[in-house]
Amino acid sequence: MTGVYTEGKIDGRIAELAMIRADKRNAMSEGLLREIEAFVDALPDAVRVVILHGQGGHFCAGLDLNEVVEHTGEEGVYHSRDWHRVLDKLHQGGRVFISAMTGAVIGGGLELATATHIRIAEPSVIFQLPEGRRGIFVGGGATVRVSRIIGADRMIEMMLTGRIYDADEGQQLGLAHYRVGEGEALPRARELAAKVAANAPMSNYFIVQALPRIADMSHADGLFTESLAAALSQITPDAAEGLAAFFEKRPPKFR
Ligand code: 1HE
Repeated sequence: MTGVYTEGKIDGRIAELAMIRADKRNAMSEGLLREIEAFVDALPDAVRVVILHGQGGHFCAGLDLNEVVEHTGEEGVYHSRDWHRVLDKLHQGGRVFISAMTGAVIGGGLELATATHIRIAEPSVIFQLPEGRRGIFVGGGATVRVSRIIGADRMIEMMLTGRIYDADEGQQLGLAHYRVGEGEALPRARELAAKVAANAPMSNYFIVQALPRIADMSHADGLFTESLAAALSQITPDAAEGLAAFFEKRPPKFR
C-alpha cells in the first residue's frame, strides 16, 4: 500500500502508516492528506490500532505553506473542513491511533498528532504552533483539540509567541503521553499497539467514541451517556470473559 506520500502496511489487527515526504519534512500537502484518508477508509474491519509516523526524522511540519498562497478565502474554508473531516476519522472513527513522534510536530502536525489517542515523543520532538508568526491561523482542529489538552490560556501564549516546547515539556503538558529515547518511539508504539489491540473491542470502541463526545456534553448528559456505554459493554461476551478470567486468575482472551 505505497502511495506517493505514504507507505502503509497491515499485520492482522495492527496497521502502520508512514508519511514519506521527508524532503519537505512531511509537510501536509493536499495529496498527503488525501492519502491518509484513503488509507484509513480502506482499512479492513480486522484492524483495531493504527500507528502513524514520519520518515526522515520528522513527524509532520504542518500545513504545506506552498499551498496556502494558492487558496481563495472560499477554498480556505473547504480546505480547513477537509482537515476536520480526515482528523475526525482518526479521532472518532472507532479505531485507536498512536503517533510515534520525532522532530517537527508543528502546526498541522500537532493537529494531526492530537487527533490520535496515544502520543509517544523522542528527544528530537519540537511542538510548535507558529501560525501567528506566518500570518495565518490554525485550521486543522487545534482550537478544539490542543486547547483541550493544554488549555486555551496556554495555547494563546504558545501561538502569540511561537514558542517551542520540547519533548519533556510536551510530556508535562500532555502533548505526549510517553517520552522515550532516540529511535524508541516506533518500537514503543508497536508494544502499546499490541497491548491495546488485545483489549475487548467494544471497550476500545467506547473509550475512543464516548469520551470525546462526553467532553462536549453537560454534566447530566455525560453521566447518562456513560451509563448507556457501561450497560452495553457489560452485555458483550467479552465482559463475561473478562470477569471469568479475573476470578479464574488467568489472562482474558477477548474476541
Ligand atoms: C516546508 C514546510 C512546510 C518544511 N510547508 N514546505 N509549518 C511551519 O511553519 C513549519 C515550517 N518548517 C520549519 O520550521 C522547518 O522546515 C523545520 C523545523 C520543520 C525543519 O527544519 P530543517 O532546517 O530541517 O528543514 P528546512 O530546510 O527548513 O526544510 C526542508 C524543506 O522542507 C524546505 O524545502 P526546500 O525545497 O527548500 O528543500 C522547506 O521549504 C520544506 N518545508 N516545512 C512547505 N510547512 C490546517 S492549518 C495548519 C496550519 C499550519 O500548519 S502552519 C505551520 C506550518
